[in-house]
Amino acid sequence: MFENPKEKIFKMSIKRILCLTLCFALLLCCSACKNVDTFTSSDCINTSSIKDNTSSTESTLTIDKLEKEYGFSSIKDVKYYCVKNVPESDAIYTITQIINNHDNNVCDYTFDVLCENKDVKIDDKTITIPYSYLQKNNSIELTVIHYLSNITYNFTLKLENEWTLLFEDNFDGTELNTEVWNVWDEKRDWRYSYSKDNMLLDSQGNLVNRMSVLKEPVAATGETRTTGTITTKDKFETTYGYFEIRMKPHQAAGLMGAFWLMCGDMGDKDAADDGTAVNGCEIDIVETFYHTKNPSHTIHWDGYTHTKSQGFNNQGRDDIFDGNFHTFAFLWTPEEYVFFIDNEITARTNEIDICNQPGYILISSHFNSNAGELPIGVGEHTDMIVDYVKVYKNKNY
Ligand SMILES: [Ca+2]
Ligand SMILES: [Ca+2]
Repeated sequence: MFENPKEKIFKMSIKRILCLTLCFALLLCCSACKNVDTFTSSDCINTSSIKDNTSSTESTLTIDKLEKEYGFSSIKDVKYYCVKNVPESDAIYTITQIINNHDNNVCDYTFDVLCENKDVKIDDKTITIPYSYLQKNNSIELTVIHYLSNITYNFTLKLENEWTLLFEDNFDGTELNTEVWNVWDEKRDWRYSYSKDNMLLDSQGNLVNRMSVLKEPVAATGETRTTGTITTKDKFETTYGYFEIRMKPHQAAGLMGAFWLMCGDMGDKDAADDGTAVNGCEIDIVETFYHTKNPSHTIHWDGYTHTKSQGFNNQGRDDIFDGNFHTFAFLWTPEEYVFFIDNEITARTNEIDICNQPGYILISSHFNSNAGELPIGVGEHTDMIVDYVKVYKNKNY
């Protein structure tokens, strides 16, 4: 069929207009779609989900890598042990275990311990926290870092430093405070006797525990050798805590000076022979033997008929008998017994049952035939000089 050229041009024009319109509509449509897409992709949820997926992928790779190379990918817990945290002193803790995410104990030598507080000293896994910090804080923030993988873990170490001074005698004044001390007098022991005259205050802030060899025997006991003992029985008794004495020990053989506790049923005539110190014991915080230069620690239990004992000797401590003051202390917790000389740990044990009964304090000196030859002659004496006794209570026990 023949077409009129004008008609053909008209039809083409219509087609072009239709086509252009369609294209324009499509463009609008695309534009609209694009706008919708743009909105969707900028939506917070989608964006974050994309980021999450990305980081999760990276994290999975890292965990896989760490697991493969080191056998773990994170640290779950740090275990530590209180080596020493006693009143008015720096505290020492040590890291004992680092637990990874597989509950395995990680070899601790591959770790370093870090602390932001520059006053805190860290020597390998041992952490020394200054007393100035302990006075103001009950915990400290630390970090362990596995130095091969750089895995770190921040943790809070709880400080056991909540001490309260419970008992104190500085022996000031001229008279012994008999509101807290009982003084043994005219009391006989094995070939010697106790006299109140052998427990004196020197008016310079010290207690003098004198051992004497008299020219004439004491009328009441018939003994020429006298010594002194004071106790806080029925006046001050406590369970657990930190007990400290500062003193100059006797510098003479044939005798010993002592700072000790009598706890629970130990002193009873019918003390149970039950094989345990839980119900009572004698704790010799220190007994000073000059002839072996031994400031020893001993625990006795089950009364004095069936006594069981365990001692901790420190022979060769000439420094303790140098005529200067030294401190002797005992930490009694529900978990262990710890002995100190001059603020250093000299013995600790949890193998003896921990006594849970209150005890009272004794300060005394005793002639002892196993302690070497007594050097003091008739009319002579030897003194143990005590500066103070202090007892602290810990808030946690
Ligand atoms: Ca017992
Ligand atoms: Ca004093």
